[in-house]
Amino acid sequence: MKTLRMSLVCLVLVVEATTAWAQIKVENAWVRATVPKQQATGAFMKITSVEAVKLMAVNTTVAKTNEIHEMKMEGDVMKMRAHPNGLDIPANTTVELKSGGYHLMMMELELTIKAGDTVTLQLQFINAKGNKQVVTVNAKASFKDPYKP
Ligand SMILES: [Cu+2]
Repeated sequence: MKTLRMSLVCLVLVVEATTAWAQIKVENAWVRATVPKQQATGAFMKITSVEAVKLMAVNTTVAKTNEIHEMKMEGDVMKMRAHPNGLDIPANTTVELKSGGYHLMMMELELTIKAGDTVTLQLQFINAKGNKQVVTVNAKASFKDPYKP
């Protein structure tokens, strides 16, 4: 009986260790495919979290520099700039990263991203308590949004 109780305790610990603190869902992730010598491209997706979190950073194996960007009209000029303080994902609200708005910018590309390739993105989130979580996303490479009919 004692052995059984011990193994139950172990099971609970294992489950806790592998369960992330926030349920973060990333859908419709895609990366704009590139032509040879192109230096930069963007990644787009929909992010939903049960708990309010911030997207702090992104890492990829295809680019040396990866940033969270924001596109905004300034006067009548569309400008793009880094958003270094993180992107707020409010609880249970889907935030869409799309062209013309927020996006992940991959710069200093190490290779050509061909349509049909899969690009792995590691998204780093943080919650209000300072807990960090990395979500790995496999994004489809395409010249246009593959989720739009
Ligand atoms: Cu950008």
